[in-house]
Amino acid sequence: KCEDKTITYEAVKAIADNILSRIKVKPVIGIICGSGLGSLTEAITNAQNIDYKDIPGFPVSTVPGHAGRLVIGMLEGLPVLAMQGRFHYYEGYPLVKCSLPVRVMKVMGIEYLMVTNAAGGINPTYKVGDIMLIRDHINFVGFSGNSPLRGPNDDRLGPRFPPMTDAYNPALITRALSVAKEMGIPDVVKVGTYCFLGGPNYETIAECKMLHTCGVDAVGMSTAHEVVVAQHCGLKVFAFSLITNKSSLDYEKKEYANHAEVVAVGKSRESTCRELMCRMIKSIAAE
Ligand code: R1P
Ligand code: CYT
Repeated sequence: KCEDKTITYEAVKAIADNILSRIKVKPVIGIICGSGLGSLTEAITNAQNIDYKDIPGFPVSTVPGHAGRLVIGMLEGLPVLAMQGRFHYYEGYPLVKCSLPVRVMKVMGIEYLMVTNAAGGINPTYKVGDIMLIRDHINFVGFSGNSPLRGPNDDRLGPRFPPMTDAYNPALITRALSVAKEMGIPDVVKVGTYCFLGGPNYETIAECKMLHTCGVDAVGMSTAHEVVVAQHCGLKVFAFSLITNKSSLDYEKKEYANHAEVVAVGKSRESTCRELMCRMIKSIAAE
């Protein structure tokens, strides 16, 4: 069964070498663009694009709002590799394949991973368009033992039992809060807990009520498996969710989430998200 198949270090390295042989810079920052947030890459200069379908062994994107290509170039003085399109479990890929690009980034020599996503706001104080810096996650899909780390461990990629404490780099969160002040948007930027559900159906009202009780602030169908792999292989992670709708906690106030709206909110907030990302990269460049 494909779920149980391990992706070997050699396979990861072959993909990393293939990409490196085709690009002019050696990226130090990896970026994963969430639904509707593909235009985060527009600030990248001297950009080279590589379609996922042209990378042997790479999965391909199947979700609208995820273009399915790498954009490699310079951002705020640093070489970056951005994924316009990520892989979700509901697309049919096993988690190890969904998060394969993160391992490829590591083997390419990347040190930082910047992750974005579109998410439903569970925290009742959140508004559509808010940006939640992710401090921690609840990996609901992982509760059943479904992990991208399942199977034999290759120590070249990371330890068998990685801790998840500080998987979301606390110093980068602190810095992002300063950046939000500089940008004049401290009220828009929150800090919270993201919950990964398998999807592709949106969360039910009862699920939202439960997640709220469990301390979840935003809910989506991605990110946690990528961050588990990033922490396993030692990448420094900064992640944020764009709140694209308010998840209903009340049968009297029903909400009907839909992907067109998710992508539209992403589009309407693209310049703010891009500026936050650019300023974070600038601060890393200044380190
Ligand atoms: C649902 O509208 C889609 O938006 C989010 C959910 O995970 C789901 O894929 O996308 P990203 O997490 O990729 O931003
Ligand atoms: N859920 C949601 N993604 C989700 O999974 N409400 C918005 C975006």
